[in-house]
Amino acid sequence: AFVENLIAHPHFVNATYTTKFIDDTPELFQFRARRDRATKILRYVADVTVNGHPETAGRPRPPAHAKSPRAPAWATELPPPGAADLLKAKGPKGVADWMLAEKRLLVTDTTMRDGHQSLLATRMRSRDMVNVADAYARNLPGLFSVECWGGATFDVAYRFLQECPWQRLRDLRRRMPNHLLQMLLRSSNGVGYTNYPDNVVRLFTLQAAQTGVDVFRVFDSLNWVENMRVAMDAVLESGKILEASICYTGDIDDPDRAKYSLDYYVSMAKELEAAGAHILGLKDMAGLLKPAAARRLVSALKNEVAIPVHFHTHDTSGLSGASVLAAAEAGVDAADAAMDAFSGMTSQPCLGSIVAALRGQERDTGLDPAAVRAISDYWEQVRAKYVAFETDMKAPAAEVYLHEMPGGQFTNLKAQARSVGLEDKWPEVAKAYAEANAMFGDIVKVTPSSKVVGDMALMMVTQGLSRADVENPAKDIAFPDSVVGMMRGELGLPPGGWPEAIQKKVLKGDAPIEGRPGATMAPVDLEAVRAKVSEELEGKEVDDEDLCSYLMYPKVYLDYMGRRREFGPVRQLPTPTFFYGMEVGEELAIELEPGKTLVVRLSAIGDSHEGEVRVFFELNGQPRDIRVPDRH
Ligand code: BTN
Ligand code: 3PY
Ligand code: ZN
Repeated sequence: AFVENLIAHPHFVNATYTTKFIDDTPELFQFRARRDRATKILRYVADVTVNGHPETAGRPRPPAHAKSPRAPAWATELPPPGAADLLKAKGPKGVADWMLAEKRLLVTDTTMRDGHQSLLATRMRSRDMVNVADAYARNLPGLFSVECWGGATFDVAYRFLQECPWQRLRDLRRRMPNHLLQMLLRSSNGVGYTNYPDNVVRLFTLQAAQTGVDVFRVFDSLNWVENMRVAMDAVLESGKILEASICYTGDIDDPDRAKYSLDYYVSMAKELEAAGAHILGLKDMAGLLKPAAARRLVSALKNEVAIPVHFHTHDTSGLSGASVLAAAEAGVDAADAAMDAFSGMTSQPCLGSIVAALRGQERDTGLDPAAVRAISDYWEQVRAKYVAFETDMKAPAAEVYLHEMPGGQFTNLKAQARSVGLEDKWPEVAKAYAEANAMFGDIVKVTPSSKVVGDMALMMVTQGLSRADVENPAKDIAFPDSVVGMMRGELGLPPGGWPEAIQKKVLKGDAPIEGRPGATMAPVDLEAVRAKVSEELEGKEVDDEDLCSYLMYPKVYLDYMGRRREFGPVRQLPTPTFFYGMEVGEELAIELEPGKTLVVRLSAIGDSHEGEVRVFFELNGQPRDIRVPDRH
């Protein structure tokens, strides 16, 4: 085993070792690592087989006959050149110039980020993405970008999928070298729900660029450009593409919503352009931009700014395809869509249909409909494995124009309402959400501000409070913590500031913070935190990826690392095994890493004895049994 370790060690392979190599390289003596990893992953499989997975308990199950998703055959041996090659050759400005010169409507595929975030509560596992990534690189080289990182995917990966989001990015990067990989970055909120110190935001952004993100869609949850600068400057520093985004709310064609007028958006667009954006993002997170308004807004933006415009919307209303086509006619440079099987409802408009509608027209996307179909067929098979996370939305709804909930929040809030017993009161929740928004002065609602409005709405319905009750100075109200934080200015400032009366009532005499939260937060002592995390993890080397994760989600990250020690690299398990375990008699190949495959057979499950169950496996032909706690 020592010789095996030695000849595989990079310093030995590359002849970069010195005379102290053996003394300084304790891992050469870790002989049992591989066996331990197998034991850990078997422990996980045994546990889920016996006890079920907490995330799928009581939810619908995939049909037993559902086949394993098979990625489409490759159209070429090597990935043809794509937009990422252009970024390497010409830099971000070169990409922007190319976008402006293109006649095609450029298309971003959102399936691997917003698609499953909006339809399956962000629960898609890396493996299901990585398995189709080679086909994306070869069969659809003409995509503008692949949105596959950021937003809610970061913490959900750790929290619920027991996998590392950085590893996901690295794996996708390697397999899609020709595609621009795109992420959603919440400016000073990073990929979290609250403002972080400036040096944390900068470190995170630079690390994301380093690990593989090419296009950063940067937004602020209150459309406050001041609060976007740290993240924007970090993207510019990294040499990657800055897509600075307007969040669209209200209705530019409704005179009663004058706060969010055409002029408001144009002036914000100019600020973002002046801040150095390569692309202007038009982020319609709730799907409120109606077709005629899309035509008018995009025309105005194209007239008033010189950078390309990239449109993102959601199909909650059922009209998003029409809005994309209207935006395309008005000259929008790029638009987001999700692969057919992950499109519609609270997700993006249907990619295959947009390709079909524009085919042979002036804005033909140039994408191959057959390639899109084949990849969507793969996604359809993947989606079937996640029925436990499907929501009950069955039809589009114009109700979205009333509550203005973002696509990603809609189904989540519905589930949250159900969990607190408000199942039948959804129309009241939707109405309270609109009232809470009005009470806060009519704000942009997108993570994290949308979460605050949602918390307020649930509280109003649970306690039977009307807007008038909440605003009544004589009535004592215990506001949710998130509302107090927002009124204190912890997420920044909305256009025109917070309405004074409600702010005063919420803060109960405390003063709000002055200016941008990041301006008054002390920088984190990164090396001190690194040392502390390393100590918590028994001396593990903590790199900048680990450090960023800890800084944004200390508990979530440490819990993940704890489970990782117990269960090993469970991201390598097939999705049905991860969520449901194995059937007796089933055999499975688990590739721990390239070239190291475990062949596992579940032979039998013993009876429960003193709170434990013995599970009998064959591991590479050898009997192995594992004891797991009986949690029934
Ligand atoms: C979580 O929901 O805490 C993260 C997923 C890992 C949970 C695993 S599933 C097998 C074992 N049994 C449990 O109840 N928890 C762990
Ligand atoms: C997120 O921040 O996760 C979003 O998708 C906002 O639209
Ligand atoms: Zn979105």
